[in-house]
Amino acid sequence: MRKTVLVTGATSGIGEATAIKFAEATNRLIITGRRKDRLHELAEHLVQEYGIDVLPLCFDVRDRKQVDKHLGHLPEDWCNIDILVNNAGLAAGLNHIDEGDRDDWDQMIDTNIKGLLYVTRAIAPGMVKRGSGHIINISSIAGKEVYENGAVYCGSKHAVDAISRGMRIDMVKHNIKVTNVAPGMTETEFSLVRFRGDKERAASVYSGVQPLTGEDIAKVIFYCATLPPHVCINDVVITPTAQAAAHYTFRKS
Ligand code: NDP
Ligand code: 8X3
Repeated sequence: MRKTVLVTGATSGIGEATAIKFAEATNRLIITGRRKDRLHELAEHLVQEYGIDVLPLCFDVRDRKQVDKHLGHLPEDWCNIDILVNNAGLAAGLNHIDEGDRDDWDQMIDTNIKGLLYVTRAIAPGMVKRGSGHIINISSIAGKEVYENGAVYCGSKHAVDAISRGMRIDMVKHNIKVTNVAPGMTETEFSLVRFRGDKERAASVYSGVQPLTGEDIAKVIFYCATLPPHVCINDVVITPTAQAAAHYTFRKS
């Protein structure tokens, strides 16, 4: 059956691949992100390629007012959201804690934790009212483990992991599923963003290893979202075969 699916951070990487995956199955999509051009290009592509209805909403998840403006007043035919994929997020920088950039910390915490909460707060009441829904939070292997130079990013993703568990308890009596998806190394724009556009440094993250792709994660998200109503995947960790832990990757030289 066709569902209405909201994917945050759909302008690249995992979010974009997830939007495409749900569009292939002719679901209706709300896609979000800050980069307006990309968002509208994707919306156009999805409409033309799959003949589905798409609502692109351009806003910053860190801005509570913008979140409420866009998601608190959805057009009537868009307000029954069946599946929320809380994907928008990022890592900024890679530093020891004593050298960390406080603007980076704010950006990660405000996006990965507070943005996810603001979006959820706008959408969950409708699911509660209807007594059904599925919230899929994109955490990370960094929400399961910590690594040198990653204290704040890992902290933000541990928070997502904990929030997913708490949400599941709060939502269980309302028949709402909550799934925490924790990807390992996935080649998207993630490293380019983390290293502020340094292409060489970003590429070095994936040297000698076949990383996951956004499409790999999208398939897992889609699988979790299409199980029978009585089945809920609580938590899933996905890594490339060559990655055994956050910082234990077998690289071919
Ligand atoms: P990308 O950089 O390719 O995509 C990130 C997406 O998040 C973009 O669409 C971006 O859109 C959006 N975004 C970032 N900040 C904001 C904001 N303030 N407001 C709205 N949207 C925002 O990276 P990935 O696809 O890899 O990342 C997606 C999620 O997956 C993130 O939560 C990330 O932490 C997580 N993840 C990634 C892994 C990886 O190795 N790549 C592994 C584990 C988890 P725009 O810039 O247009 O706003
Ligand atoms: C992204 C994966 O290992 O770079 O969440 O933190 S990692």
